[in-house]
Amino acid sequence: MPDVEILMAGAYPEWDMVDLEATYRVHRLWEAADRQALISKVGSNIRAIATRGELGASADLMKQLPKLEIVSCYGVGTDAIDLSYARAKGIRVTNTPDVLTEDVADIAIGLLLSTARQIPQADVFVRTGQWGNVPMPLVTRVSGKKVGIVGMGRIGKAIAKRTAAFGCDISYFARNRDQDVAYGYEANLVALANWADFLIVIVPGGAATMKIINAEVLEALGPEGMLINVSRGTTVDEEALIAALQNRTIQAAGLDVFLNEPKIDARFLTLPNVVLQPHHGSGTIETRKAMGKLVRDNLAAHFADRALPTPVV
Ligand code: 8YV
Repeated sequence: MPDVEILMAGAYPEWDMVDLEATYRVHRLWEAADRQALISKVGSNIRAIATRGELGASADLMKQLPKLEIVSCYGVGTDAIDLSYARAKGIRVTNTPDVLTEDVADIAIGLLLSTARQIPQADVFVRTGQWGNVPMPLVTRVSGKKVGIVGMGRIGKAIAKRTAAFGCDISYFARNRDQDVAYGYEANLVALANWADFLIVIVPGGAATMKIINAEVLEALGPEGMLINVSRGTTVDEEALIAALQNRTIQAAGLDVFLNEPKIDARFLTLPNVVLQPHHGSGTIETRKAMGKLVRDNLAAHFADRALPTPVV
């Protein structure tokens, strides 16, 4: 169907680009010197947007595409897509759940171990010849500690399973208790932070979770506590987090997500007690291949009038 025109909000790996460009007439928004000029030129022909979790699709963009039928998102989080606009206009929206669950849970554990055991700092310690000259500072144990999980969806459950294997005591915060899990439920986020040694955030982004990790939660987590965020930058009050890290009112943080990615707040780069990741929770070859396939399968199903494999709207 090379006559079907689609707008891509950002790049996908080469293997997806090759396939998409063989199937559709692809317009690369991220490469346009003047994005608005490209939208004005081709907007009236666009029937699908292929986007990524962090790029989404705003109502402002969708309004300029009168023939838009579907937004297919490479990512599980659809918080950057204006779902109410899509719903109101009958525009379908799909995402890539399940295929990335295990990898995002893995990176949460990687960040937890890296932050508590100071693995990146220890690597620098060896590389810079400090080993043997000064003692490596002692670090914090992970096994057997109290882990508070903020969000008990698919990825939250996968994180819980992993921390259970470390002999950790697990409790979670969510809007409602999940009858399928036996972990402790805490309806008060400040109380969970107060109890936990480590707080791991994996709630969806969006208005409902905006800055739920605020100064009060961080204060409750306390000077020995550590924060791990693999959700969205929006869930954390970054001013409060940077102040807490600078003043050591929490001990450390491990972060995969930020506000204004990739131009994150420069103060993070100067803090010794934070481990940084470039929003790479789903960034394995295996998962990215599965995500790309799911985006393409959703588009193909839509244009063949078949049921969408993973619909959101
Ligand atoms: C990104 C994500 O979409 O699944 C999500 O919600 O945030 C990620 O998987 C990924 O970085 C692709 O851009």
